[in-house]
Amino acid sequence: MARSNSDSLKDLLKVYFIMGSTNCTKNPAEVLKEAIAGGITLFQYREKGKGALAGDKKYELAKELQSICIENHIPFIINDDIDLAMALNADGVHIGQEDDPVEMVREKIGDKTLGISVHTYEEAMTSIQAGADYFGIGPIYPTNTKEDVRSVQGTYLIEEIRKKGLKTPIVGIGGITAENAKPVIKAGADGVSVITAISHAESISDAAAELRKNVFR
Ligand code: TZP
Ligand code: MG
Repeated sequence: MARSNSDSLKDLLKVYFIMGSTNCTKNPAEVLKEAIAGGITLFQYREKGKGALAGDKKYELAKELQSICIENHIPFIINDDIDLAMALNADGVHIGQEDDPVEMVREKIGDKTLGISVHTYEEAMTSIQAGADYFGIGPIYPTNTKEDVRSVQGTYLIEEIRKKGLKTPIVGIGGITAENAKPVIKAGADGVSVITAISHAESISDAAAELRKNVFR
């Protein structure tokens, strides 16, 4: 998947599932397969936190998850690890403000999709000029999943970006579930990214399907 135009990217971002081994209570490959069966539209491999895999183990899991995505025509994005994304020829990367500068990452990845987490309108503007394709905005709701998480922002920034006329694709993140996803879309996001609402669900496919139902209008 080369860098897609903004409208097709908006469709792909709708039900955006993120996970790594530390987010799963069972085999990550199984978790991903069930999430795909439930209707996720994009997957991000994010290997973080206590006990996170590194080196060959991280590479092997990334490769396995990527092959599941390829078989099912689901775009495969990697969090932070640009070298891994290049080694695997992933569809894209997602970075935060603390990671390498957006221009530098854009230069390295060529026409792969580039997502960036933004927390202010100014960061959004700078990121767009530097070559970002979409924004991750959050935490929308309280979450325990990310260790260095910022304070809860609600949907304020999504609304501000849309009011100011910026059309860039946006996903909300942080504490999102099937029950609270609709206001995120109503605020102007194109999709929702979730970790635990899917990875910790009793039925992963049902959780993904329920989220999908509430995001697609
Ligand atoms: N960035 C902001 S909140 C968050 C990330 C990676 C964690 C989202 O996890 P969950 O389980 O969907 O709240
Ligand atoms: Mg990061």
